[in-house]
Amino acid sequence: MSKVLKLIEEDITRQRNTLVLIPSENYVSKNVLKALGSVLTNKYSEGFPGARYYGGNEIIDKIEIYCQQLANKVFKTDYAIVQPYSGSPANMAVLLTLAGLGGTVLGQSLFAGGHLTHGASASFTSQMFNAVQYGVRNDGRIDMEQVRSLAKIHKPKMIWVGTTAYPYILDYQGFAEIAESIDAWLVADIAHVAGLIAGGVHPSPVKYVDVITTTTHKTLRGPRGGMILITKKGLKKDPQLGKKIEKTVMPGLQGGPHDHQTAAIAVALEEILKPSFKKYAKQVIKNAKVLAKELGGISETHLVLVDLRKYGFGLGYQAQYALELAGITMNRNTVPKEAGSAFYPSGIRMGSPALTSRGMKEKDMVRIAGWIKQVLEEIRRHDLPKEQEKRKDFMKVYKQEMSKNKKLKAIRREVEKFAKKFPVPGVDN
Ligand code: DSN
Repeated sequence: MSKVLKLIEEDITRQRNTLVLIPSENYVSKNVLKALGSVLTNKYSEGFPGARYYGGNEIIDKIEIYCQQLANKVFKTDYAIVQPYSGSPANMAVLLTLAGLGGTVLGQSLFAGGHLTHGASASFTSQMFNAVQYGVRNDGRIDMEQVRSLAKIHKPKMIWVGTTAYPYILDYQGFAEIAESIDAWLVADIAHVAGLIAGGVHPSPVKYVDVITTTTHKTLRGPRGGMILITKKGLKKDPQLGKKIEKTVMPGLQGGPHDHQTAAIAVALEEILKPSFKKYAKQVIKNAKVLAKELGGISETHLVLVDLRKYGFGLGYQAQYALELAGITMNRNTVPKEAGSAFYPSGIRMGSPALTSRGMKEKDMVRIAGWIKQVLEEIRRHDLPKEQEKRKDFMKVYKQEMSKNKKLKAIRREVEKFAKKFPVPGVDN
């Protein structure tokens, strides 16, 4: 047997025995896996349906057109581009088309819950564009007054509205008023909440924005991939907008589309149109609310951000590590107005989409939050050294110490016993 196939088996066991609280992860169905692992990966299809640079695309055209139709049906948009390899390339195509190289773009800071591609200093989007960043107020919500004033001063060509670590509903209408007042394009990056919008449990930006970008593998429960959707509003402003962005995707940024990925996105979109998906989306919200309540946070979406400053200084990394030892995966994250860095932040980010896909309900969230609280007690007093040069050695010693922690081992046994009771979609059902 191939070494890789054996390692995949090992990861199936890991997925079965652990609890995934990473809010951007999920489980796909057997049919999504089937399409993703299909012979469509053998094909080259540079171009778009009806205008390919290679022969043999008769069936691929049907699949891509079907995928576009499904995307427009699910999100009530008017033009769909389903070829971007993932979210970051989708965002790059939109930036290059709407702002142009060097153009000014206003986006939410990574430290305030925005995305890397919305202009973070470590991202190409701050090197290739003039990135201006807005943040959040002390209460953690977006500072709309700051957005308004930055828009007025810098006159961006494009404004991002969309987040990766933000537990609140966004004021799409407020953003639209600001964008309209300076004649800027407004783009919603709905990667995190796309499934909630599709399931009708979260407001849709479609009326307010010109363009929507999304990944397809988070709450949408599809394969890894990206989509760009153009709204009526966007097409009214420029009837050629879809064609222009399409051209930036291919040949501008990409070569041949991943046809197996397109097919798997179409399968996921078919599943989203079934009534069972609405039920799923509702349960995601209910579960996140329980997690937030139990852990002292707030959630209006699928996501909960927990500020660990009440347990000590710079505990995000330590918490992520200890939780992983206990069989609970989530990721460390900065929290608004904190002094730490993205590598050594003060918070953890979690969410309910993956657990909900395994069939867990509110009472299960209470139990899981109980384990999380016990783990967090174990990391109290393991504050990060204030001196940067001491941090690496500190983490080395911390990891050795934690790997021997009996309490974490005991929780892991309970977690495994519990997790195994819930089937892993795509594998067990
Ligand atoms: N990495 C994704 C997330 O976890 O939110 C965003 O791209």
